[in-house]
Amino acid sequence: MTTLTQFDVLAIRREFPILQQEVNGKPLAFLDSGASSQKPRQVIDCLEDYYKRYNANVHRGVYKLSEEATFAYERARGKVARFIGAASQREVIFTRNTTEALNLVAYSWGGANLQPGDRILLTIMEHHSNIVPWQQLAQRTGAKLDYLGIDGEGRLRLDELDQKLSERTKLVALTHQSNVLGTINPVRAIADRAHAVGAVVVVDGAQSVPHMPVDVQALGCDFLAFSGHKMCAPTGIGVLWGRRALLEAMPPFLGGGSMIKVVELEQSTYADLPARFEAGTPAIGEAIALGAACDYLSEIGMEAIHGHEVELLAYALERLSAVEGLTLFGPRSVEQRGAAVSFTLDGVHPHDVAAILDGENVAVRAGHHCTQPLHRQLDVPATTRASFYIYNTHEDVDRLAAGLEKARRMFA
Ligand code: 7TS
Repeated sequence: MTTLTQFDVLAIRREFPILQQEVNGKPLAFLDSGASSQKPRQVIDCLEDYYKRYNANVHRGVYKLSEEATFAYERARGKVARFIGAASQREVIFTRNTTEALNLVAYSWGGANLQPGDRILLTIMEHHSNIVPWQQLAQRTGAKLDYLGIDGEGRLRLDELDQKLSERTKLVALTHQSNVLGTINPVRAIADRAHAVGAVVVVDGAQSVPHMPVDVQALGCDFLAFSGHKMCAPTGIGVLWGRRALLEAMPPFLGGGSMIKVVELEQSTYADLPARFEAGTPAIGEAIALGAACDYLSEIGMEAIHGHEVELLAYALERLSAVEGLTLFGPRSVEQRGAAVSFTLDGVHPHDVAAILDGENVAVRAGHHCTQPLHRQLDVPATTRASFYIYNTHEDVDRLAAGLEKARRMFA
C-alpha cells in the first residue's frame, strides 16, 4: 500500500461531512459514487456562501451582487474549461446534467445535420441517456442506428468498426467509461477512425471525468458531456463541451431569455457562445460550486485519484473473485477499466444482495443501471454494482466482501 503518503484517504474522508455519521454503530461504506458522489465541505461551503452572501441573477443586474454572481459564474466556466483542456471557455455550456447535454447535441446538431439514410453509431454498453436521444433523433430524421458490440470481457469489438463505420455514418456516440462494466474505451482510436469517414464524435464522460485526467484535445472528440453531481459538485449542473466551430454553426436547443440578441415579433437573432445554449436562469450557485469541485479535485490531482481507484479496484477484484458463486462482469485487467464493479451472486437476487449490504451500512446499487440493452447482452436481468471514489478505503472493500459472504450464507 503506497497510497497513504501520496494520497491521504483519511484526510480526504474528513472533508466529507456525510461520512462522519454512523448507522447502528456502523460507519457508512458508500459504494455508489457511480450514481452520485458525496460532497466535500469545500463544495458545500461554496454553495452556502453564494446563497448567503451574493445570491442574485446573472448577466442582467447592474448592481454589485449581480455583478459578483456573474463574475463567479463565468469564473467557474473557466475552471471547468481548464479542467478538461478546452481551447476556450466559450466552448463550455452549462446544462443540468449529462442527459441534457447529450439531448442538446441530438436536437441541435442532429436536427440540422442528419438526413434519411444517415447512420448513427452507438455501442451496446451505453447508458440510456446516450441511446434514447439518438433513437428519438433517428425517428425524427429517418437516420438509422448501429451498435458496436462487446467481447466476453465487456470490451468494445473494435474488429466490428470496419463493418459498422461507413461514409454514411454521420455521428458516433460512445461512453468513455462504462457505468456497469467499468470498461475504459479507446476513444482516441475510435475518434480517429470516425473522423476519417467524416463523422462527428460525441463522448459521454459521466463516468470518466470524475475519475481520471480527461483532456478533450488528447481524447480527440468533438463533444464531451458530463455531470457535476458525480464529481463532488451539486446536482442540477452538468456540462456540454463542444468544438467552437461546431457549436457556432448549431441552432439553439431551447429558446427564451438570455440566449438572444434581438427579439422581434416574428423572429429573433441569437446570442454568441455560450449564452446561445443557456436559455433561462441557469443553476448559478451549482455552477459556481462545480468550479469549486474542479479546484478540489485538481488540488488532490486527477492522476493521484485515478491511482487510488486503480489500487482499490485491484483489491476489490481480488476479494470479490474469492467469493463463491460470484460472477464479475467487465475486463479482468485494471488497465482497461475504472473502479465500478458489477456482479451477480448465484441464487441471490441483486436487490436482496443490496438490501443485505445495506443492513451492514454498505451502500451499493442494484438493477439494470439504465443499461437495459447491455444487461440483455450479458443475459442477466440485473446486477449489483459497487463503485469507488476518492474517499473509499480497503476497509470498505473488506466490508463489501464480508457482506457478500453473509448474503451467500443466508441464501445457501
Ligand atoms: N452516462 C453515464 C455513463 C452514466 O453513468 C450516467 C448516470 C449518465 C450518463 C446520466 O447522468 P445524469 O447525471 O444525466 O443522470 N449513471 C448512473 C448510474 O450508473 N447510476 O445512477 C446514475
